[in-house]
Amino acid sequence: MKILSVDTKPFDNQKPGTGGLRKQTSVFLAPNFLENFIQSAINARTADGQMLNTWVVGGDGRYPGMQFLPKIIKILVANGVQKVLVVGRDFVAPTPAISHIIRKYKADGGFILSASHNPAGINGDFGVKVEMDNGGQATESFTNALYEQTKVISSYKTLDIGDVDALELPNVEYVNPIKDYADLLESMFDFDAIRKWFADGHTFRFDAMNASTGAAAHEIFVNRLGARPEWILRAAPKDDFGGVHPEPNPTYAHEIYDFMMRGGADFGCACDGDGDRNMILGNGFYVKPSDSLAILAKYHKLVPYFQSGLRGVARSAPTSSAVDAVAKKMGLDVYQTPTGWKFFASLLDAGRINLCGEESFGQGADYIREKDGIFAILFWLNILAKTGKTVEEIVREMWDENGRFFYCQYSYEGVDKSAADDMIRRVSNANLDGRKYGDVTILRKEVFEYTDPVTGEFVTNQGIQILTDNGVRVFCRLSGTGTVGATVRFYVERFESDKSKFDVPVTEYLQDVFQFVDAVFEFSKNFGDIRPSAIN
Ligand code: VG1
Ligand code: CO
Repeated sequence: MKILSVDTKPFDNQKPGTGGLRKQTSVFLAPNFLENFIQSAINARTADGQMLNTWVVGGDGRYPGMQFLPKIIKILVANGVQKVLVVGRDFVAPTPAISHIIRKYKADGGFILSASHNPAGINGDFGVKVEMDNGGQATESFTNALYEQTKVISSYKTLDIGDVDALELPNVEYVNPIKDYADLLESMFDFDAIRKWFADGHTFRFDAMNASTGAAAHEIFVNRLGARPEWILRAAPKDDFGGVHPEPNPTYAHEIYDFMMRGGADFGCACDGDGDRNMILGNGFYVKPSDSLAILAKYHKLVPYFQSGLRGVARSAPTSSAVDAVAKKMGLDVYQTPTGWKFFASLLDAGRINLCGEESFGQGADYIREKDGIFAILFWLNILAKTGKTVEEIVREMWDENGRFFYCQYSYEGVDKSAADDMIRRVSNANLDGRKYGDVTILRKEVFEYTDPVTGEFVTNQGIQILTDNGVRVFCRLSGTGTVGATVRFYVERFESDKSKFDVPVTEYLQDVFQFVDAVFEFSKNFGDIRPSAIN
């Protein structure tokens, strides 16, 4: 087999964001765009002379992943990779299952072809998550090294064989991710108890949103736990997700949300495009992801995998403090990291934490290095089965014991980028401590920065945090996963101990906080009176 060296020129827009490199599909289809990025990742990975033996390639099934697969195989083999493990013949798998394959087969790393919760198809987005040998996303320092490579790349290696032949190379092995993944999760949770919960007549719905989780959900919930097949909705994967925006929140997964709010089943849930996020719904009841994390921590003892206890927990800084209250009672350390799962990996590797989560509908633990939607759903089913309580009872008890952290995340997607950058810069640099807005005084405003307690890696500009004298915490940052313009995210929380107020609707309860945020950030002054595109 002849190895070819193909000349290329750098692209100036290949810096990975919060979760890998994410672009409009049309951008990825430009000649050499994919090839440059893949070769740059290999260059960064082998810069110290280390050879790559085994490499995993998987994806959430979106277009044009299948077309890209042979091109990636050829580049990997031309660069000396001995074995390419392709996850599934049909090449559709949830991100957590792929993370598990990397770990199980002791691979040197992997590529996950996914833009996660972003819409797919020719008019949607595509992405590549670069995974390390721990099955977790590229660290901040590796990401920077990769980016440097993309700026100077002048050629990439490939093989002079056709795409069809590449798929049949002797170096290529196909692994079935569903069985491995289902076995792993079955070993962690009390499947007997959950089977009984289903057998007792409880009803369930899972929305796979035409994306990557349908097959795994069918294997786990139907085959192994006894749920009815028709309870798995939109299970067949489509390469454009059928036009669905596969983000499991009340805005984009409104079908199952509305169904559950009408009291459609005892338990409802959904995953995002690549299966690492989840939404939890009870009968007529929506669970905020931050509360969900706190509840998993509270009930961890009911789960066989956590029998020996939690060592510590972590949440991203914009996530609500509900988990802190629960963890404090258990005497556990709580780490606050920047947004993005990559910041949890070192804490998980070092054994400082074994449970973590983000407000953006993601929780996970130390058995892999990605968040995992079906993990969180099984955790909830395990809790319901062992306690005999409803979702709503579980959440209300947590509020009664710890108080309620009223919390809201709202995003403005696709706004003008330079105006958004200006806003962040202005508020970052402004001296706001002690400043009054109506009756509210800002106690402290800080630009969130983080030193990884394990690796010593330092990052700054991870968002703006504001604390006020009336117990409000505001966080603001720009998304690192959007592909058009900028996405501004605001996160607000306020603690309430008065039980009589627990039923006030969140947006009503936080109304004056939204006004305060607008005054500080001068949002409507600069962007006009626009509505947030998602409120969670
Ligand atoms: C968003 C979320 C973040 C999450 C990231 C990747 O990032 O806020 O919590 O880790 O998506 O999730 P951003 O930069 O857009 O706020 V996934 O499911 O897209 O891999
Ligand atoms: Co995702």
